[in-house]
Amino acid sequence: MKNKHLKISALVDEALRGGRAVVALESTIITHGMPYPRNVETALAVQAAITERGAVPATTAVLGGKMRVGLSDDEIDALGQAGDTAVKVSRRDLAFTIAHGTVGGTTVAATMMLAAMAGVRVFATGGIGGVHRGASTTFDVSADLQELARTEVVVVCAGPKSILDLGLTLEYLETHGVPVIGFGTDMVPAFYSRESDFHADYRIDDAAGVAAVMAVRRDLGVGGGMLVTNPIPVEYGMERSVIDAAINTAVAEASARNIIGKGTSPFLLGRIVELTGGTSLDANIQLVLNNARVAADIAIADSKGRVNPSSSGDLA
Ligand code: PSU
Ligand code: MN
Repeated sequence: MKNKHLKISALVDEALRGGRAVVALESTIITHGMPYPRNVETALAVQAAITERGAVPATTAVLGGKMRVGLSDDEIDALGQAGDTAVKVSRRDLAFTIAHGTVGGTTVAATMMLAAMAGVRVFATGGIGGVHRGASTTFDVSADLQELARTEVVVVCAGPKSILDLGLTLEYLETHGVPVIGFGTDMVPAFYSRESDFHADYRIDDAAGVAAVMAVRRDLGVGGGMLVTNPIPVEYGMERSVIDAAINTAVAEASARNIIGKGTSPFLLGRIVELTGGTSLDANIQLVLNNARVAADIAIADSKGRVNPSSSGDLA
């Protein structure tokens, strides 16, 4: 059924019709995650990295009363300039931004929704939202986690950022049946650093391995998404003590200033960049590029697998 609220770019539409690899990209990272103009430069570089790898990038947003999958460079620039005057759109906000015609940057949750509606199966980002530290009293659990539980899209990230409670985030994902894959690693990476104290559920070393599991999950009708955690490249990884000190300061400030709800993640991300003198922003950009390349490889492997005819099962 045609979705009148969804507009897919000609390039992305053509790729989807041809069964070619497409990678979805979010836009809250553009509007609320990075300062202008680095946000726009990064978004364009991420798209280029996907194209170079042989897949088609599909950046998502809400613009002009439509959910958009695939944006022009000018539209990405406009989102970057809008910054936090744009609405940060999660599942809750989607219908309102469409109905009101407001500009919206899509979070991981909303991007998964748009990707699934368009038929895009793989999505690259930097960090997902999760269970925030102190969630036992604040109840601050990102809608991204619930979306991973219900929407069938593979999300490639660099692991939950340690502004979150990594242990509780992993428990939540386990409860909701979302597998956490370590891509070439046994441990779940923690965004700025390659390692954490937590084991991934499964280690997979190449894109074909991820695509193979995607195919079986489809056959079984398991539903829901998977989280592929891809460590930051060695040369850009940050010392855990350095980044943790900045994060602890930012979390304490957010609490003292009573910052709550959807403002929490943007506040923490901005303060961490300031407190690390921009080093964390450089690291952030590099890990997103790295995730885009891995997502492209997974989407390509998945598109190759799609020629397999499906039947009702093997004879015993
Ligand atoms: N974490 C990051 N960078 C980001 C975000 C999270 O390291 O840009 C953004 C993503 O768009 C994510 C959203 O989906 O923040 C989560 O926000 P919340 O915790 O309010 O659900
Ligand atoms: Mn939240």
